[in-house]
Amino acid sequence: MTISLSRYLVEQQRAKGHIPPSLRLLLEVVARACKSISHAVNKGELGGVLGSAGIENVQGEVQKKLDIIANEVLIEANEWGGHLAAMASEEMDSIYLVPNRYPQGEYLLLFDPLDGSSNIDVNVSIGTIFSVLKKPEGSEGVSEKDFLQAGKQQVAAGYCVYGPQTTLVLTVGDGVAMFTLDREQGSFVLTHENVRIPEDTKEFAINMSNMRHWDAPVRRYIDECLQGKEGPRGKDFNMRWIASMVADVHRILTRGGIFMYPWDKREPHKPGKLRLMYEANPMSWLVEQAGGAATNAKQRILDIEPGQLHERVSVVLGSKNEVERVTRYHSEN
Ligand code: P6P
Repeated sequence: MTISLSRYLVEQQRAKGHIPPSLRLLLEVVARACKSISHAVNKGELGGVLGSAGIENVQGEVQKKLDIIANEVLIEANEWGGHLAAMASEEMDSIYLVPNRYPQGEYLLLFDPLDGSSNIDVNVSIGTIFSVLKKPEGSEGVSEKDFLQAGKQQVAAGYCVYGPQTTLVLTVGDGVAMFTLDREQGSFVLTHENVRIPEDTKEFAINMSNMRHWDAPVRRYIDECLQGKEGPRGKDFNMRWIASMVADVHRILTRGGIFMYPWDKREPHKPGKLRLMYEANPMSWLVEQAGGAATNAKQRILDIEPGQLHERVSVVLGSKNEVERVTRYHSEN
């Protein structure tokens, strides 16, 4: 007997009291939007959706056509339901208020509509990352500062990876569940529950081309991995780098590993490349809910109090013992 996403969410609402009906509706709507995005991504060249849109986003990155399509799909799917007060996206400079013609809800939805854009045109896995916060009590209306909450305040987080399968991965604070899209039925079916990340690993993910720019503790950690059996780690390591955080994190949730996008000397004023609010925070909660760890090499990512909506952060996440080792090397430095 298969369990659909809808049934899983009803159970989370009814049996475990983990989520209220309005959050269940929000997650159903986000999942439906991900199905639409998957459909557009899968068309590729045939849908005329590849290539650049020729405009830059707030990150100073040239937007792909699919970045804009995915962003519009998520906005249009979520604005009318009455469950949201506002949305924030990697692709939009400022927050998006739910139009007055629709009822306002108590949730804030943040997303990177299509992460890994550099992979879109070369047919490598990409994904949508989303995070849900509650609008602070009592605040009249909604503004950007309502979004500036530490990651530990999230009430739901997840991603949808558009790869050989389209898989939605979700936590509402009761562990991590994975749902694979059944294209014949058009529904997400539960395929993994209570996902666990092994505490040790032999696989690291980092962009090695940046090696000369890394800080000493990162250099030490990777050098030891590269020394393999003959080195201080006493075992050989393998390396993966898909340059699509969703795909790299999905591999780690599925078989363990450590993912690192650390601070480096190329842009020393930036704490890292990845964004805190709609990349690092949702991924960190998923990883912790699966028994892993996530730090910025110094502190738990979910404890970081954000200062700006699009602020960046250094990311070290995955198998608990490896993350702790990297964090320890930084504290010893
Ligand atoms: P680099 C994709 O653009 C992204 O934001 C993450 O998904 C990915 O992990 C990282 O950047 C890749 O960065 O510098 O290796 O291209």
